[in-house]
Amino acid sequence: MNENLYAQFDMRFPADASACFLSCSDGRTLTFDGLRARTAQVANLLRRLGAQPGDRIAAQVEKSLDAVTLYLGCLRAGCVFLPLNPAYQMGELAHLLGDARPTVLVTAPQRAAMCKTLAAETAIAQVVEMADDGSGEFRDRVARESTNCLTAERSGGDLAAILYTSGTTGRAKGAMLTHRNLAVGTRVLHTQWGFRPGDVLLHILPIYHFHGLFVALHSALYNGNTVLFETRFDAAQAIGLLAHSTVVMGVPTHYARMLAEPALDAAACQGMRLFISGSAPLLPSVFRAFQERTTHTILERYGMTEGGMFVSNPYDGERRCGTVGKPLPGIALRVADAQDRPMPPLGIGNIQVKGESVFAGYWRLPEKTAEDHTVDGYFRTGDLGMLSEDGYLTIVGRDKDLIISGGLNVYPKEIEDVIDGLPGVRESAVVGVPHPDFGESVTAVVVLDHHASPPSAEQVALHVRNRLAAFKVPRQVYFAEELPRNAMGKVQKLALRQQYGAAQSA
Ligand code: MCA
Ligand code: AMP
Repeated sequence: MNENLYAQFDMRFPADASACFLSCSDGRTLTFDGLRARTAQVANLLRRLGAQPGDRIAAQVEKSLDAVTLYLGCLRAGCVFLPLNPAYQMGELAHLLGDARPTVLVTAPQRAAMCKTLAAETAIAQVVEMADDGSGEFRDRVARESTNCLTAERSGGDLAAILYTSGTTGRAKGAMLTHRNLAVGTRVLHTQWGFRPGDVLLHILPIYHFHGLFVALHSALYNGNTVLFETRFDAAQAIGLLAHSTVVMGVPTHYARMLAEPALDAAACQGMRLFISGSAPLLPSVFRAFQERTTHTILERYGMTEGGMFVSNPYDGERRCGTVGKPLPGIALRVADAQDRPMPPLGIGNIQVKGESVFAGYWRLPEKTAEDHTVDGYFRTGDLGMLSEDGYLTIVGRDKDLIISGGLNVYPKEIEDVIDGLPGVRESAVVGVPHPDFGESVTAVVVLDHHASPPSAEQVALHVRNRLAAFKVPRQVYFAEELPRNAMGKVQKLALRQQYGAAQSA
């Protein structure tokens, strides 16, 4: 059997393939028949561009119907999809492209010149342009290809995608995901979250991350249902679409923003059967307010780019506030001590997971892969958790220096390295402090040296903005005489979070 993930979806498309698959907020639609034809054309184009099975196809494109067909066409060609956040700047891209060495890079016209320079430096053979609405060179070239193609034979262990995820060292690393990893994860969620005929998924997430690209889209593809595809998130617009939807997946910021709209009430959610939240902690206040306003109980789940969903509150059964539920079928999970020994219930330790959906390791980083796995094969998530007596997991913190802002991960080291490169800066520390909209917001504490013209807070922020994606730019910059350090000389980030979190809420 062909274990190509696309082939597994295709088998499950509705018998009447003239049914709508994507209904995009820009007015365009795509049936399942159309999806088959378009993804064949994309696969044929990729082959024409020289891509062989196993080659990487990088895409730094906006959310659009064409971007979805690019992903699925890439699978059909047997290639490995490499989605990139459109907010990434040249320095960030240079590292990712240099590491992944894709054969084809699909990018927006406004970034084409920069990408062609990078392509020349990193030996990328082909750069193709796709405009923000999906139009332009890519669509034109795809249209000239045949609508028939054979989906490439893949085994379960072959790579389907590489998703880059930043790290505590400040350098992003590529999580390798196989066709089997993604298929297993999809099947489990299909059953656990009760997908059924007639479901309509309201899709409000970006599609360069696991959450929007895989958890959300795969659920719909495997279930053969319609997706209402919002290219940008607008809370009022999303609430209007709930009447035509049955399932929504979002990050806590989506729920907080919907709650800020008076139109959100039980009547607006009448046809809905499931609201799912993840990627960042859902505040109990948001969980409860949503329940009161809509009568719906948000289902919170927990996962990571390195394998998708590990733990979920139940579809039938108690969705316990402040917890992420129980390990999903097929996931062995333990809360472990420093020696990787399982701890008894209520003990706080590192969350470790093992299972067929858990990733195949970091691209070209065997040592890092080994370091992040225990001798008995568990992956160390870097999250701290506690299991209740009856098996519900609470995420109590992180053992990694990570900020999650609006569901997007920001690694302080990457920003500190950039700030420290600014003349007049002796050192800096970046922390996340509580934020009503984004959950946490990026805050920099800067120590100046005795430079003749020290930078202002605005100059520090601008320096970062010119080099890194906008969501990584510190929203607040404070100056300090020195950074608090422990006896080992390590910066005490907790003290900074407390001090500057209090300063902002004052
Ligand atoms: C946008 N901005 C942000 C963020 N998003 N700043 C900080 N944190 C953010 N998350 C900035 C932009 O750079 C811009 O700044 C300004 O806000 C407005 O940009 P806009 O695009 O209009 O933002 P938005 O539409 O309001 O976006 C907020 C958002 C978005 C909808 C919450 O961030 C989002 O879609 N987050 C979800 C991310 C996600 O899918 N995470 C899953 C990864 P300026 O004006 O200064 O230029 S985790 C995962 O995949 C695992 C498996 C899991 O568990 O799910
Ligand atoms: P990423 O590396 O972008 O996939 O983000 C994964 C990280 O998001 C996890 O390691 C957790 O720290 C965090 N995360 C995901 N879901 C939740 C959740 N429901 N509650 C708290 N943190 C979460």
